[in-house]
Amino acid sequence: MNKNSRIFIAGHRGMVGSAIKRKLESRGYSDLLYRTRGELDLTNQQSVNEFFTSQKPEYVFLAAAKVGGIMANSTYPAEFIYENLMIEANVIHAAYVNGVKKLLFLGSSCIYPRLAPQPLKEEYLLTGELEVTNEAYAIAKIAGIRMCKHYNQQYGTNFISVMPTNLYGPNDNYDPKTSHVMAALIRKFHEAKKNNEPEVIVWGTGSPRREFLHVDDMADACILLMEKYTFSDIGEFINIGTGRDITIRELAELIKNIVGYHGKIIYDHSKPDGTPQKLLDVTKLHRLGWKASIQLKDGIERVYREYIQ
Ligand code: GFB
Repeated sequence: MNKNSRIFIAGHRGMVGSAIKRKLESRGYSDLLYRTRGELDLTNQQSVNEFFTSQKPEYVFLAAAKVGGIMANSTYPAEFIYENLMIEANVIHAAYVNGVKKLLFLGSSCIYPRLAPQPLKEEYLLTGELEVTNEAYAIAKIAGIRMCKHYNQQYGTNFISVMPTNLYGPNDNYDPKTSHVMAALIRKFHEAKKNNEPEVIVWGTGSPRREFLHVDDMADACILLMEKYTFSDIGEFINIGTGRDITIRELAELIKNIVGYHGKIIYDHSKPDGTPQKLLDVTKLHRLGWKASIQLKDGIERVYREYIQ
């Protein structure tokens, strides 16, 4: 991939796609292609085929997906499996038919079995039962990973997949019902402080462990992989994370301090905890010489400043 390559960012308005777009632009990539959902419906095969045939992208970042937190995933499983399977099937197949040089597909750490040993090594894929709260999303993401692998096998394409850990950063979704934990808690603590509320409700027991990566780090790793590594270098897929996790209780305390809220935290045990722990093994990534550079506290402070603005 060079500075004049024609690069399609699918999902450029989402958290990951917009971070990739910002970083590519700041590095001088000049021929970026992107379309809003209104302009190009990626679940529509004909529209996707017409777009690829007319625009002929050389490189594709497939960051478009239906995403959401634990509640959105468990409430709308049909939408999660349908939309994600359609987007993947349409874009990956059109990339093959139109001779795309390289495609990077974004998976998720929820593809791993719920009770897999920690940290999660790439080879644990499909070795056990999935977590029920996000099974539909995980199945769709596993299908995308395997689709890339099988197209490489049969057609000699160069489609790579990355498995990010839980991400946070600019352009996150702050809707209390559908957001992930980071955005949800930033909003809850901020509003509680503003309205002088005596307590903040945090879902579940507070004991699940999660690993958080700032999306600018994620975009940096994705661009490096696109620039330098092929399917044969990295294998079927590669984890992208920090290699460190914290409990939801620790996260809540951290956000509470950053926001400057002085009330109480109440844990609502009627809400699901989800997977007990999701910590990625990042040995493979570190071997390529890449490490996350944004510390969690700094990253949350940055995001909180952006949120207030
Ligand atoms: O981020 P989150 O929604 O998704 O929740 P997952 C992480 C943990 O935070 C769970 C707890 O244990 C939640 O119960 N939590 C506490 C909260 N308070 C809140 C709150 O106000 N909102 C939310 N959302 N959570 C998702 C998957 O799993 O991770 C997706 O559903 C995707 O498929 C994503 O893979 C990265 O980490 O449990």
